[in-house]
Amino acid sequence: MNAPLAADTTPRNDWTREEIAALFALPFPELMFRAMTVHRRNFVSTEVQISTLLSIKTGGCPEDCAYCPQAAQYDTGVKAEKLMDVQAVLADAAKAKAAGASRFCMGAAWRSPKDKDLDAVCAMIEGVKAMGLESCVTLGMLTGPQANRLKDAGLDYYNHNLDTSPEYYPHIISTRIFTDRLETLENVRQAGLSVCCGGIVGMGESAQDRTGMIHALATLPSHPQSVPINALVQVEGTPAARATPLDPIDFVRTIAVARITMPASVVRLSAGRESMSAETQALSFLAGANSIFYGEKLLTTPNPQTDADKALFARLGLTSMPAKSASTNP
Ligand code: SAM
Ligand code: DTB
Ligand code: SF4
Repeated sequence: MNAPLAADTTPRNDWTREEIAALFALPFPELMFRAMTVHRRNFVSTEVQISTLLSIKTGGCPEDCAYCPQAAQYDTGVKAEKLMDVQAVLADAAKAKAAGASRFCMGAAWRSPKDKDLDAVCAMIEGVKAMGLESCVTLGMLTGPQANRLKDAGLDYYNHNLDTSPEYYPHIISTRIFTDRLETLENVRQAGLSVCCGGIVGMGESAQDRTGMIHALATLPSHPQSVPINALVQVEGTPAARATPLDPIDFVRTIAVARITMPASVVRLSAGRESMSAETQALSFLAGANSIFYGEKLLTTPNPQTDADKALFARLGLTSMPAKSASTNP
């Protein structure tokens, strides 16, 4: 495929699977050149948005996501805890800001939040915003009124991943269906929140499934403002941990195709960096990744040490993206 590059920067929602499969099949140098061109036309190519994650409600989740250490039914050593106290969350947010994060993301191991849980979550969002940080939460499935409540509390982003292709979804999760995810995303968009939505690779899915996942993301009614691409963190006790790890070049290809198909979105090199070489991460940044999770823990699993990330940024000449250009929130 050798279509002209000129059209590559205008966001399109009419990508076909064939077009996306053809991008994945490009010779690696050609794919990278296209991704780098699109990246430069939309962003400062050396700037990376920095988010820090905190698990505000850990473990004991009733869902059966095959990748997740927090699902109650897998024996992973993660202990179920109750929702954290608001002040403790805000103390962690202050530390994240001092360390250089521009966004604070709070995750809860819920299928969906109860209305009474949202009182505390709204207080957390208000506190995080008052510190001058962007806020993001991921709480599971949301109703329209719940999304509106979060918006009223000042929330910037809601994270809700499609995770994989519609076809592979039932092999990974049986306690909800793909269209449940689409419904929550619609509620989030209707509330005027920015959407953070991506997926996981390395779960034993096929190349066609990676095409299907990017296709599902790039043909949403509007592109998610933030697109996390997670490399599976293999956690013993979860069914997905038995999968053969993905070839790092195929991981980089997934980032590049996300960059080309969703040109104005911030693409996050998300979970999985702890077991990734500096070279794979560098290729991911070249392919157009321009966000990371920074801080020594993701939700329950390790992330690179902050000193190691500082050293990597210095080696690559990368700097952190100022909060304003990272946010497309109205
Ligand atoms: N319970 C909510 C939900 O599922 O939407 C929010 C929290 S859940 C842990 C957020 C996301 O973390 C999942 O959608 C999945 O993409 C990602 N995730 C969970 N376990 C992972 C793993 N082992 N490796 C990579 N990503 C993972
Ligand atoms: C996302 O796409 N990845 C993050 C965040 N959104 C919530 C979560 C990664 C979790 C990795 C496994 C863990 O630490 O429990
Ligand atoms: Fe629960 Fe979310 Fe983990 Fe699925 S990914 S088991 S919904 S915490």
